[in-house]
Amino acid sequence: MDKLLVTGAAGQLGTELTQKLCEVYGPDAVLATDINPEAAGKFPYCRFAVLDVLNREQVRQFLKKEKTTQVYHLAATLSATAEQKPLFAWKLNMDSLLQLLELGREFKLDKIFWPSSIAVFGPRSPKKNTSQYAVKEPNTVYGISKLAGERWCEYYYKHFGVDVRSLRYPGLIGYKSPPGGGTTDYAVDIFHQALAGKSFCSYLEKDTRLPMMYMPDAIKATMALMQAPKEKLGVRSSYNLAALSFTPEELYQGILQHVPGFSISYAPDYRQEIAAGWPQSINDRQAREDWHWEPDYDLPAMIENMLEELPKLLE
Ligand code: AKB
Repeated sequence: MDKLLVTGAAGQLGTELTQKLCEVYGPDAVLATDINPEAAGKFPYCRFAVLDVLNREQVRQFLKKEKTTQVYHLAATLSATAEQKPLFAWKLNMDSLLQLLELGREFKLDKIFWPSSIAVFGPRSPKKNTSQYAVKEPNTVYGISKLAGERWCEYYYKHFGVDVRSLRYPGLIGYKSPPGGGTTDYAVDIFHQALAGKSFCSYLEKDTRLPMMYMPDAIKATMALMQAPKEKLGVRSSYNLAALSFTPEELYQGILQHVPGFSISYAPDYRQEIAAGWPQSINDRQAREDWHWEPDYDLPAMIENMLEELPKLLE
C-alpha cells in the first residue's frame, strides 16, 4: 500500500496537492506535515503532524513510523524571501533536500517529488521558448539552490537509484491558498485586490512577461509525472513545464473585462530585477513527449475561473 508524506503541506502548492493526493490515495494514506502547528486547521480531511524538515532525526522517525513509500517535499523558501534571507534559504532548500535524498536511499522510498522552478534559468538564458538544456546561470539564491538541487536529484537517481522526480514550475496561480514570498505572487494578489474593489499596485513593470500556470494544471502535471512509468522519464534533473505567459498589463486587461473600473499602478521594486533574469516563455517538449503533458487553461479561462471561484472562498 502507498503511504505518502507531504512536507510544507500548508503552502500554496501543498494545500491543493495534498487534497488531490487524498482523493487519489485515500485520506488514511496521506500525512500532511508543516512546520506551522496552526496549519492543522487546513487539513480536516487527512492526518496532520508538525515537522521541521531540517531535523533529520524527526523526518527519519516519521518515515519509519509511517512506513512511508512516497515523499512530496514541498517545504522551501521562494525567490523573493530568499533574497532577504540568503543563508537561511540555502540551508532550508538544500539541506532538507539532501537529507531526504539520503533517507530515500536508506528507506528505499518508492518515489520522491521535489519542485524546481523556472528560476534555474538566468540572465544569459534565452528569453523566449527557453529549452530544457538552455544555459543556466541563475543569479538568485533561490535559483542557485534549485539548480544545485536538480543536479543532486539526478545524481541520486543515477548513482543510488533513488526515484526522485521534479518539475520546473512557472509562477503558480490558485485561489485556495495565498502564495508566500515568490516573485510571481503579484498574479494572485491582483485578483484579491480586484474583488475587494481596490486598486492594484504592481511591483513588476507593466511589460514584464513571465511563464505562469493555473493551479489545476500544476496539480495535473504533478500527478501525471508521479504516475508515469519510470522507464518513460528521460529527464532526471527536472522537467521544463509551460502553460501561460503574460505581463502584469495583459493580466490586468483581462481582469478589467470582468471587473469594470478596476485600476492598476506600477511601482517596481527589487522583485523586478529577479523577474528580469527569468525566461519569458518555456519550451516543455520533453514533458509533452515523455508523459503527454498538456495544459487545460489559457489566460482567459484562468481569469474566468479565478473570478468565479475566489469569491466563494472569500465569503
Ligand atoms: C517564485 O516566484 O519564487 C516562484 C517560482 C517561479 O518558483 N513562484
